[in-house]
Amino acid sequence: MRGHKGFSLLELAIVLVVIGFLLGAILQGQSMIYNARLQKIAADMRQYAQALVLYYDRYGMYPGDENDPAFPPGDSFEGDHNGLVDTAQESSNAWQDMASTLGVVQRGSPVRGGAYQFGAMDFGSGTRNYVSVSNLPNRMAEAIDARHDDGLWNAGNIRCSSSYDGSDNLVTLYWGI
Ligand SMILES: [Ca+2]
Ligand SMILES: [Ca+2]
Ligand SMILES: [Ca+2]
Repeated sequence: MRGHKGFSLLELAIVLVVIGFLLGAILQGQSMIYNARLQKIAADMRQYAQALVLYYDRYGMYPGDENDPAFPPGDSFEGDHNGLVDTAQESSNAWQDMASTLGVVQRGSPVRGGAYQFGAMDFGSGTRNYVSVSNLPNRMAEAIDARHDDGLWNAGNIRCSSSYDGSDNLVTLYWGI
C-alpha cells in the first residue's frame, strides 16, 4: 500500500496550516499584550501628570517642592518651593505629599519593574516638571513618543534618555508636565 508509510502531502499540509494558525495566535496574543502595556504606561503617565497639576491647583505648590511646615499634616520634608520637583529628596517626597492629600500612590510600570518618578528637566523652552518611567525597552519608548508626541527622542514634550534604535535596551522616558 503506497502512501501509508509516512505523511501524505495532504497530511503534511494540514499540519503546516495548524502550526501556522497556532503561531499566528501566539504572535497576535503577544502583540495584544505589548499594546495593552504601552497603553497602560501612557495612561499612568498622563494620570500622574494630571495629579501633579491638580495638586498645584488645589494647594498652590507642587508636591515635594512645597515648603509649608504645617501641610500636608505630618509631612517630614520641606522643599525649596521654586516651582520645580528638582531634587532627589523632593522627587521622593512628592509621593508622600500626593498620597496624604490626593490618595495618589506610586505604582510600578507593567514592564520590567519600571518605576514612575517626578522630576524636572529642560524640555527646550526652559526647565519643567516631568513624570518619568524607568526600565522601558527602547522600542516601547519610541512607540509612546510616536503615539503621544512627535516620535523624536530629544524633542517635544516626551523625551528619552537615549536615541531610538528599535532595540530592547532599557531607557527612561520623560513626559513633560
Ligand atoms: Ca510641608
Ligand atoms: Ca524645588
Ligand atoms: Ca518626543
